[in-house]
This record gives sequence, C-alpha cells and structure tokens, in this order.
Amino acid sequence: MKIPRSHPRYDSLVRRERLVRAWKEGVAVPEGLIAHGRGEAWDYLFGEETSAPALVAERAAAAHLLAAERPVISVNGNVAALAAREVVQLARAIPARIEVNLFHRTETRVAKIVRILERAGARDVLGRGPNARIPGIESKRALSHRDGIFGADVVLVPLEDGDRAEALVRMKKVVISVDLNPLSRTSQRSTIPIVDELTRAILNIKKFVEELKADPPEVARIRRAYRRNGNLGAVFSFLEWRLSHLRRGVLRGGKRSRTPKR
Ligand code: PTJ
Repeated sequence: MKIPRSHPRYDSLVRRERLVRAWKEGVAVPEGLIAHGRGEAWDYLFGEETSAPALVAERAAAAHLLAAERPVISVNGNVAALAAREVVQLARAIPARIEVNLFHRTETRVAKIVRILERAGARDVLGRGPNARIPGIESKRALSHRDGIFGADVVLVPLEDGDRAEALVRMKKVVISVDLNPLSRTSQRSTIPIVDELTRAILNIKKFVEELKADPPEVARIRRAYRRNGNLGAVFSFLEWRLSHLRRGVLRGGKRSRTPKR
C-alpha cells in the first residue's frame, strides 16, 4: 500500500505496513501484530514522541552499553521488521554482537531474520545452533549462545517478554528493555526500562553512544546517576500530565496538541 507522505500519521502507518509485510514473509508472527497494536495504543497516549524520562533512560542505556565488556543486542521478528538497519548501525557504533532470539522460535524464522540483518550490513549474527540455555525459562527463548546473550554482561532486549527479562536479571546481567508499556513485567523487571517506541529508542541510543564514546568520565557519571525507580516514576508523572492535558483539551473541545491526529 502506498502511504501519502502528507498523512499526519505517516510514520505510524509505515511501521504498520512493514510489520504486515514481515508477517506475510514469515518473519513476524501474528502475535507480533497484536503486540504492535498494544504498543501503538501506549504510544498514542505518550503523544507519539519520546518523553524526557525516556531520553534519560536512553542515555543511561548508551553509557552501560559503552562500558560493557560483552554487550549484546537481542533481535526478534518485530524488531527485524521495524528496525533491522537501525539495530545494525547501533551494534556497529558500540560495538556489540547481535543475537536472534525468538519466543515463537522456528529455525526457518531464525534463518530469515539472520539474513535480513546481514542484508542490513551485520556480520557474525548469532542465533543458529544455540549452545546454551538461560536457566529458569521453559520457552524456546531459553536457547542462546555463550558468545551472545548467555555470556553477555549487558543485554539490550527490545520488545521482550517478562519471563526472560527476569531470568536475565537473575543471571546478574544489566538488562536494558524497550517497551512502550510501563506496566509490563519487562519494564518492571529490567535494570534500565526504556518506555519509548522501538525505532525512536534505537536511534536515540545510537546518537548518545556516538556522543559519549569519547567521554569516559561522563559515561561513568551517567551510570552512577541513573535511578531506575525515579526514572519510571517520571514516566508515570509524564503520563498523568498528558492525560490531564488531553482531558482539558477534550472538555474544552479545543486543540489536543501532539495527539490524536485522526
Ligand atoms: O518474534 P518472536 O517470536 O520473538 O515474538 C515477538 C513478540 C513481540 C510476539 C513477543 O516477544 C511477545 O509476545 O511480546 P509481548 O509479550 O506481547 O510484549 C511486547 C511488548 O512490546 C508489549 O508490551 C508492547 O506494548 C510493546 N511494543 C510493541 N510494539 C512496540 C512496543 N514497544 C516499543 N515499540 C514498539 N514498536
């Protein structure tokens, strides 16, 4: 489908089309479309823009990824559909390894996603032939690589399920999640929850990685200063502010800035 550039919600519609195409090609699962809808609903409430608290978390994530000894980025079907190129560029900037890790795992899907990442410029993508299991997970998400997620000290897990986020935290890893739902188990359990849309979050983290690369004292300062509970609290305060702002706008029948555009 051709989406006119002038459409007020162009970016959101493009993301939808990408996911539908990925589903048709067997890259994303139908459950991924449902997950995306849930994410969209939250993004609508946030005004489809990165909030100030999300930026703070993204900067902290960049600092942790730069300070890591074995940083790894986990990729699933939705992430490959929406942000393959951005993930590969981020991995290169850090530098970090990429591992394909799926909830609805089939070897065919793993191979397809590895190919997408390779076409986007990645090398040595992990995922095929896993050689370790994350303890305490029943699902196929437990399958992992010693050189990848299993052995990592810092893991970026966009669009995660709560079980694995929890299991990775139990393994004493720094778990950075990207999930628009601040109430999800993933956001509640991860070390650095980023409540922002996937593509925006990855681009912002990359920008911060590039800025901070030459400034190790600032990297150390950011890591010391970041407080997850305070940050998540600020996300909820922002939501409260947004809702009261929207309520006033709706009751006045007036402008509702930065949201519902249709
Ligand atoms: O490719 P697979 O087999 O690994 O499966 C991937 C899905 C996404 C189906 C799987 O990980 C899953 O079931 O995820 P959940 O438990 O539904 O969680 C997905 C979370 O991501 C939800 O809390 C959504 O709000 C959030 N989300 C969805 N789309 C986005 C998002 N967050 C940020 N950006 C998005 N674009």
